Amino acid sequence: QTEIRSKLLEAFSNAEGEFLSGQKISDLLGCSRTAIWKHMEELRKEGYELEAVRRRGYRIKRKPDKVSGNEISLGLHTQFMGRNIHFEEEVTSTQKIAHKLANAGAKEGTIVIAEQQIEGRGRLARVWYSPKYTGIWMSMIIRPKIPLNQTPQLTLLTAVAIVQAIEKVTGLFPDIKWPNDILINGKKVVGILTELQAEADQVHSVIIGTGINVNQRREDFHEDLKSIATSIAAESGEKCDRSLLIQEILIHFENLYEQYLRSGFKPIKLLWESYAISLNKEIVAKTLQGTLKGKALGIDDEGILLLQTGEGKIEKIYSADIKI
Ligand code: BT5
Repeated sequence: QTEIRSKLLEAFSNAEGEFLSGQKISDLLGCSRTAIWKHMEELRKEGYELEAVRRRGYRIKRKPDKVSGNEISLGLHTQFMGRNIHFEEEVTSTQKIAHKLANAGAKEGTIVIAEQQIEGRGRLARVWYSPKYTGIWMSMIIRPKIPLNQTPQLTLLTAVAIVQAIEKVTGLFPDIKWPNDILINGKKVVGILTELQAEADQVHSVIIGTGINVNQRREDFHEDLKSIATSIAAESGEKCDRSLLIQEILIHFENLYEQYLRSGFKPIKLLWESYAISLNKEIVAKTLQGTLKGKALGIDDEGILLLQTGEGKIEKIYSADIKI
């Protein structure tokens, strides 16, 4: 497969933007002309934009926009976020690498980015689909001096930073669903996974994983995700420059994080509430302990969700899957 792929890409590269006839391609690959579309589809999935014209053949209109360390660094206006970039084409999970780097003493603001994850994960070891060239699969390492029980606030802070960045770059208006989802038109476009390296009373590092669907087309999503997931491009109708979006996320995150360390969670909480969709609505919260129904009153000063049950009792929810 990879051999065919590189042959094909080489041929297109030699053609320098001109059309390659179907006959030429089938000779080159040693496949039938009707089998060509399969290989084209492979390329398309990797982010190549292809044009097929009757009688003339095929050509590459646009190469996938790749995200490399260089492209992110160029024009990045942060003090520390993203000043160290660990970039790889393919990884198991950027979280895994970030944990290792954090253990080895990586500086605050170090980020790990990959074009593809083959074992991308969500909460509770759920799968996070992370196909090549279409998303932002990134883990950020920070080292805040805060008590353990305040670390869930960082998930909320990250959500605000990402929403602000998406608004700035695309003009879309995403919503936040407590605790770790960002939705556009009711479908999930971002998932956040916050993990800790800590002792009983001390945080060594916080590793914040962000999975952002950017340039997938609707039909690229797995059957089981089609009804619940979307991408920025699918919603806006336009391809989005991932490097630019990453830069905006890093700068927004840095600003909010510094404000948070200076002034605490209050200002972040206000912003968060302005983007949240689940507040004052009837929700169902599935927790590991069981399922609760009631009205989402809001979050408390720690970032914990307050839910008022039918009997009027107020329950604190630390972690859950929420249905609205
Ligand atoms: C999350 O978990 O939403 C956290 C996802 C964090 C992913 C990032 S990518 C960079 C870093 N490296 C990693 O390995 N992970 C982080 P959770 O709330 O548990 O949601 C998981 C659920 O979302 C799955 O069970 C699916 O239903 C759905 N899902 C999986 N892949 C998706 C995708 N690409 N887009 C939207 N929904 C998806």
